[in-house]
Amino acid sequence: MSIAYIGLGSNLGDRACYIRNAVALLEQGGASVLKMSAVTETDPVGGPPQHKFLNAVVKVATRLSPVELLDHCQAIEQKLGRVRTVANGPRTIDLDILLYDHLAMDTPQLKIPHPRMFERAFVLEPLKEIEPDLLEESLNARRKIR
Ligand code: PH2
Ligand code: MG
Ligand code: MG
Repeated sequence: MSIAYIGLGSNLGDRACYIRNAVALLEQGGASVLKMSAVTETDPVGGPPQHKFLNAVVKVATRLSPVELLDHCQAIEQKLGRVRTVANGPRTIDLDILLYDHLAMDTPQLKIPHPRMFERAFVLEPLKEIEPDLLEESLNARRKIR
C-alpha cells in the first residue's frame, strides 16, 4: 500500500457537492480516504478573475501506481464535468496529487511533489491540519530534486 495526499479544488457550480462527489469517486476507484481536512473557502490564486474556491486535502491509501492514480484523478475530473479552457481558470473540480510516499519524480506527465504546492496556502494549510509533521519532511525531499 502506498500513501498519497491529494488536493481538491472547486470554484464552479455546487462546489461542496463536487468536492464530496470527488472524494466518493476516489474511494470507488481504489484510493481509500484515511483523513480529510476541513473544506475551506479561499481566494483564487493566479489565473483570470474568477470566483472563490473551496479547497481541501485528503490522505489516501492506494495500490495504484502514481500514474494510475493520476489517470484515476483525471477520470474523476472528466466525470464531474471539468472543461479545460484557460490555464488556472474556473473548474468544477481539480484533483492534484501532492505527495506519493517519499517519491520524487519529474516527468512531463507528472511531477511529485506537486511543483507549486509549497507556495500555496490553500494546499499547505489543509495539509498541516491533517498531517502537522509532514511538511518539513517533504520540503527536504524537494530540496533533493532541485
Ligand atoms: N487552483 C489553481 C489556481 N488557483 N486558487 C485557489 N484558491 N484554489 C485552487 O485550488 C486553485 C487556485 C490551479 O489548479
Ligand atoms: Mg491545481
Ligand atoms: Mg490539476
